[in-house]
Amino acid sequence: MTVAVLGEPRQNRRMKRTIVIGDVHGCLDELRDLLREVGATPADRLVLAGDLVVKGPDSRGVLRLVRKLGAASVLGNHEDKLLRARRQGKTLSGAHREVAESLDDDDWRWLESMPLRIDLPDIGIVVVHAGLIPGVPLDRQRRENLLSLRSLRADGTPSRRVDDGEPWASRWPGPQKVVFGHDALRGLQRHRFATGLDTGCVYGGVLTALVEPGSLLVSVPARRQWAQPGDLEEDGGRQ
Ligand SMILES: [Mn+2]
Repeated sequence: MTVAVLGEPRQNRRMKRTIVIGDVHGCLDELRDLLREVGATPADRLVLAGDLVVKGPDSRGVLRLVRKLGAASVLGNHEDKLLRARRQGKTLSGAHREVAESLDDDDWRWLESMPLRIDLPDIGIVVVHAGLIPGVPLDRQRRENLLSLRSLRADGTPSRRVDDGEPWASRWPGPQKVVFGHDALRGLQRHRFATGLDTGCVYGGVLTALVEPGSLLVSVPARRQWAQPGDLEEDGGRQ
């Protein structure tokens, strides 16, 4: 499993912050709005929760901006889908195909480098795209859950659906605090040891950042609704 460990942000007289941002899905203007709203500077450590691409208006623009800013991101299920198709020489359709055709070699290289988990040991946070199974050590977590988990059924088995059990994060026992995305239908989740940041920007909701220290949540509104929830099978919505 690929894991990245990020050191502390650069020392700076004014601030030393970590900014974690939820699912952007190609919403470039909103990402810029959010960075402005939190007053992001090069001194901040910038981490994204994956699914930077697909559904929204400018996936490639988002990839270029986060690269330019030196941000890190975990792999989301939509990046994974693009990468798998490319490796297997499979033909994509619809929005995924459009995005795949817009990417250049640098974009692909950056996608290839996205880890499944980012550890921020200095602030006791781990970032994953979707979810973790309580009681399973971090290094033993399954890739499919990291990319797609949303719920735990009463018997503890995992589900990618939002209407199929409790949010996994409500049962996460810590001690690491987990910051994740992927669950736009549930929206902002604030559990004792887990914070869900997918607030459905691409569906006309808001784009949300967690700023540490201080656990400050900052959101900016979508410029418009860019996609319908549940219009892709990966969404796991209430079909
Ligand atoms: Mn996702």
